Formats: sequence, C-alpha cells, structure tokens
Amino acid sequence: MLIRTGRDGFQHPAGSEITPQAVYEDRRRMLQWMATGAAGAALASWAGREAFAQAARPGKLAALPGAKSNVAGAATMEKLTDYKDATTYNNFYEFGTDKADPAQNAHTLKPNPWTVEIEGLVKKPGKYALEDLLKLSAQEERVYRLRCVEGWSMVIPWVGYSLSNLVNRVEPMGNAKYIEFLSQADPKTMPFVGSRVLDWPYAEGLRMEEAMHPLTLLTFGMYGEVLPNQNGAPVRLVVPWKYGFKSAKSIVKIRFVEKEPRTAWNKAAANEYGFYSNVNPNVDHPRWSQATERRIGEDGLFAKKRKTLMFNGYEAQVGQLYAGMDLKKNY
Ligand SMILES: Nc1nc2c(c(=O)[nH]1)N[C@H]1C(S)=C(S)[C@@H](COP(=O)(O)O)O[C@H]1N2
Ligand SMILES: [Mo]
Repeated sequence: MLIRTGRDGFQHPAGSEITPQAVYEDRRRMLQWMATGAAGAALASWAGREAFAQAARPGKLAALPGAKSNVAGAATMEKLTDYKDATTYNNFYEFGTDKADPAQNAHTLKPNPWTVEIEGLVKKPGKYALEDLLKLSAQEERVYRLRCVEGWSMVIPWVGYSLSNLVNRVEPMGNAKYIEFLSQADPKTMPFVGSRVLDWPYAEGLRMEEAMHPLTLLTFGMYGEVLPNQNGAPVRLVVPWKYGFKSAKSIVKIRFVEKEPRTAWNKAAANEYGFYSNVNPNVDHPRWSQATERRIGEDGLFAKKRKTLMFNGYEAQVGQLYAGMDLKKNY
C-alpha cells in the first residue's frame, strides 16, 4: 500500500519494515537525482520503488534484507512476479527437467554449511565460507528480469551484491580472462545429477569484463529472504542481460581461467547455446523465435506476449561490452 506524503509527492510504503532513516535516505537521494536532471533514470527508480513497496516479505525463509538499489533498466518499471510463481516454475535440472520438479524435489539440497572454492588464476585462492561471502559487501535489493531462453520471463527483487566485489577481493592475475562457475553436483541430494541431459556439474562462464560489470549480481536472496533451494540456494549468479541459463545456481566453485570455458548447455547443444547468450530478439534460437516473451503469472487467454528487448532492457548499460562484436555469430 502506498501513501502520498509531502509536497514533492514522494511515496513510501505504509506500515513499514523500512526504517525512518532508510526512508529519509531514499527521499534525499530521489531529490538529488531529480536535481541532476536525470529524468529517465529518476522515473525508472520511482516506478521501481513502487514495485519494491508492494513486495511484502513472503515470510517463508530467513530474512535477508538489502538496501534498495536503483538500477535503471526495463524491469524496474514492471510489476514483480508473485513469489509463488517465482518459486514453483523453475529450471534446475539437478532436480528434474519439469518446471514443477525443483519446488518438489529441492528440499534435499543442503545450503548450510556451504563453501565456495575460488581457484585458478588468482592471488588469493581458497575456500570461502558462505558466512564470509555474505559479509564481504553490503547486500542490495535489485529488481531484475530473468528471461529464459525458452521464452518466458519473471521480474524478481534479488538480494546480493556485484560480483566485482568478490573478484577484486581475490585479486585475479593479468592472464585471467574468463571466470568459470560450477554448481554443486551431489548425486545423493540431487536426484537428476547423473542423468544424461547435461554434463555435471552444471557449468557456466563469463568473460572478465562481464563478470566485473556492476549489474552482474552474486545473489544470496530474493524478496527480502534467503534463496529458496529451488532458486539456487545458497548462492547463485544473476546476469540480467543474458538468458537465464547463464545464471548458475548453487555455486560451489569459481575458477579464474585464461581460455573461454565450456558451458553445460554449450556442451549439450553447441549450435543452440553459445557462450555469450545475450538476450537478443533479433537472433532466433534455431528452433524458435526470441522476439517475444511470456511473463510468468500473466498466461491467461488474453495475456499479450511482450516484446523482448535487446540485452533484456539493459543495452544502455552493457552494450559497450560488445562493441564491434558480431552478435549473430557470438550468440
Ligand atoms: N545449476 C543450475 N543452474 C541453473 C539451471 C540449472 O538447471 N542448473 N537452470 C538455468 C536456467 S535455464 C534458468 S532459466 C534459471 C532459472 O532460474 P529460476 O528458477 O530462479 O527462475 O536458472 C539457471 N541456472
Ligand atoms: Mo532457462
């Protein structure tokens, strides 16, 4: 519920898990942006704020609050996906290939204790306990759209911090050009590890510049709480300008390498899933178009399909990373 206060019409949620200090901070920052004349950005964050305000904590898991982060981009203008939809319609092949499987089967995943091993071309390799990773930088809540290559999307308030905080901490060497992310692959707790759909562990990768981009979120929570198992507890990536499969879940290893790493989906079908996998409405998947998407929760008879945006709506922020690259070849 929103109430209107003050002559400037600034809105903040009624009731309030937000401290007066935070509200004050938000208001002050809002006025500052408006003063800088960044009208587009201010508008986007304004709308995003309403979305945030409407996101009541689901009250299912431990709280993981994050300072609201004003990330410009398509999703900040949109209504949040219902928690229920975001946690019952998932891709997490370690727990089955049906969208309903992860919610049903992932209770066996043990997100605590958890360690992430950092290895390869870094000065400070080692095993990092989840608690230490959580403390490494302040948590932020960022509304990002997740666009699956299968043609659906969601808008989720993720909680985490820019992966660059961690990368800087472990001090990559000059020849570290890529980062490889490996998910847990434990056949005892993950019933479909061993199935032949994919090579296990689930593997993904980013070029160093992509990994260092502030939008790339090392994610520990959503909707103000820790991640549900089916969404990749206790730590996953969210790379909002790429198809969802780049956002590896339940990460146990982060490896700094010199050469472009192979990825799970690239190994499974190289002609369908390239390394970059930037959301691109102009490059079809070999078996279907990528021009439109269906928003989960809006799939009624009259729900319109939405036009997919270049880089999932983050072109202004990330387009430069691919300057001069042929995006049809580097799909
Ligand atoms: N380890 C692992 N990570 C994964 C997947 C997977 O099967 N295993 N699926 C990917 C795909 S295809 C998508 S669309 C997103 C889905 O994230 P969500 O369930 O939180 O919406 O997770 C990605 N990360
Ligand atoms: Mo996906």
